[in-house]
Amino acid sequence: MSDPRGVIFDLDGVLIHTDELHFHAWSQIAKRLGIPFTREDNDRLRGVSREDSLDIILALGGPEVSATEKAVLADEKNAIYRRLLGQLSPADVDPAVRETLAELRRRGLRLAVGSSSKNAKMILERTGLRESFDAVSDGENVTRSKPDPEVFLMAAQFLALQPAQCVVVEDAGAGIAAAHDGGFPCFGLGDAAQHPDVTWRIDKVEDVLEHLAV
Ligand code: B16
Ligand code: MG
Repeated sequence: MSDPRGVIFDLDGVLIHTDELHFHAWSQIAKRLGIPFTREDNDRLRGVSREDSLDIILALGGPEVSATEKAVLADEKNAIYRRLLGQLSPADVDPAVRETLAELRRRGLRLAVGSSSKNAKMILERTGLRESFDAVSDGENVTRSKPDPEVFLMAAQFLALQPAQCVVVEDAGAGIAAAHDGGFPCFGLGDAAQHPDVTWRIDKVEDVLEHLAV
């Protein structure tokens, strides 16, 4: 790719491993409902909104649940998750991630977060990552979650750039689909590396530096 001007980072599973905390929180809800829930099942929730995540879990064999009960369960999961987030600190961010963000900024790139999470700003504040970004687009400013491209389109807009001037870094198939649909080239990490619409497969966040040369 020639001359990107901005990089949009997914949060959970890319900048920080809150995916483990989502797993613990959802495990408690699934256990209460008598639904077997594995780490492989949890991988299907990457990048997916809280409400859609609950539907995926209930489809694993749960009881019939009304819309009101679903709202209560989603709130309970979020309360457990937020209690776990209370333990986060700057030490939970891989120094290589922090250094990658600093180096991209030294290279003159504008940086944004593009996350489905409604807790993204709290996570960024607690980990001291907020100041590494020019803009944050998250679950609070979208009406449609990944795989819809809205969260990345808003991030590009916040950076005053076009999608083709940005690259997205994602760990989730839903996020790769969102980036591709929105016209963004994208890096795929972890499970997302296998997605057919990935532009570049990478093993770790710092690998973006090789592809986004000065
Ligand atoms: P919340 P990302 C996503 O974050 C998570 O991967 C996904 O597991 C979660 O359900 C979603 O945020 C919503 O999170 O319940 O905190 O609003 O990967 O898009 O940064
Ligand atoms: Mg993610």
